[in-house]
Amino acid sequence: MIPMENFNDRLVMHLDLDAFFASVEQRDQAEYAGKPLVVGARPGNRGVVATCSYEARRYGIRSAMPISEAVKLCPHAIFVRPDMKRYNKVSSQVFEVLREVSPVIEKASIDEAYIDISGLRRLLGSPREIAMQAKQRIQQQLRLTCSVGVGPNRLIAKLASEFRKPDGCTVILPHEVQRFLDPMPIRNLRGVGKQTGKIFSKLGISDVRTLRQYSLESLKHHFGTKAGMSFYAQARGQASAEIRPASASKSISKETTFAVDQADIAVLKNGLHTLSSSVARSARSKQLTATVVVLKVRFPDFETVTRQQRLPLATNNDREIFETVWQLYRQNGFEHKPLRLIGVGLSGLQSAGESADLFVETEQRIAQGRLYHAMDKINSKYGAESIGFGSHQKVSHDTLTQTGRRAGKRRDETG
Ligand code: TTP
Ligand code: MG
Repeated sequence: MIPMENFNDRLVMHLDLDAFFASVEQRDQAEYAGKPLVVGARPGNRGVVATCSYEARRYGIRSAMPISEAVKLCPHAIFVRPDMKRYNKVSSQVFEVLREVSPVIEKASIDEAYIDISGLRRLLGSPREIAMQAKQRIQQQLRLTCSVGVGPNRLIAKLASEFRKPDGCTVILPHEVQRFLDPMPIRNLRGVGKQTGKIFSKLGISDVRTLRQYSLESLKHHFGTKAGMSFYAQARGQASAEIRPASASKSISKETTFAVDQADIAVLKNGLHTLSSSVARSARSKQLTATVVVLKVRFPDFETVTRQQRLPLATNNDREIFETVWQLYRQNGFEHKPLRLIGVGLSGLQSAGESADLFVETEQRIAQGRLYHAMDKINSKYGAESIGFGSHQKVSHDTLTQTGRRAGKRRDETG
């Protein structure tokens, strides 16, 4: 009998967007859709391909290839320069969507995440259903495809997501690991570079099945202790299943650009209040607290300055953040100066549950924390800013130019 999946198994999901930069370009420029598209250096210049659409990959174009070679392979491809600002923004949106699936997310790169799904099965269904949900959410909310892999650890999850691309979904349960790995080419393993690749071919090892016939001692002998141990473990599908969510975000920030430069202190105060609530809510949704609050302002001549304040206690509390930002605004002589943009940021982030500050938390802070939790629940159900604290009026929308849209809602954000 085939062993069935066990609810107590540790399961990791790895998700990677397909042809990320190129897909964003194809999504946003209708005329690029379905065509070979290369994002990277300008043809005729030195420099390389950052990535290319799957249509361009059919011609043999690949990331890191000199752009001149890409032109030779497919002269009629569309060549565009990267727009990192836009890709970073889409990347944050992807991670926001993924947080709807699980709070335990590790950002591995701009388009890649590890997610612990062990605890989600009773709630969301089988590993395949969870993986499909993540894919569907990204497809529906952001119109992008990704490939997802699920496995008992990081290595298997990553190999599984690479297994079928684009738009793939591969689930490898613990009893399937060896069967999945054995036929795999050695080059798919982590840490196989030019040098190690040469040793593998000299030894006649081209797949994992063959690698598995070598003892630990002999692998250490050929590759050195560290690499030898790593290849020995990888051949058996042994790897860490630990997800490190703290690295998911190093900072959180939101900003607002005004349609006309603003010097009105009431408008600026309300704007900073709204932005403070917004970053606070974002930190709470990621179960993070911050030890540093940042105020950013841009003057009409585009000069941009930031001022920051370290806090005695980590917080994700609207009022504490706003009070710090307001103090920074006043202390730094920004009052009465016309501003083009204001922003509020949080850094020095730490996991809310692990905060050492819990030991010095006062009754009042704990009560406030509960109140915010309740408010966030209402706001997430009925729309952001359904309720908040009474002291701030909402900034009238016609004074703001807002960037970023999701689910038909307008929102300010850069973070
Ligand atoms: P990848 O996930 O490696 O590549 P990809 O998303 O373009 O394609 P796929 O995952 O479907 O194979 O990298 C993510 C982005 O990082 C990619 O869109 C562009 C950028 N990148 C570079 O700029 N240079 C590189 O050499 C690589 C590999 C990626
Ligand atoms: Mg990718």
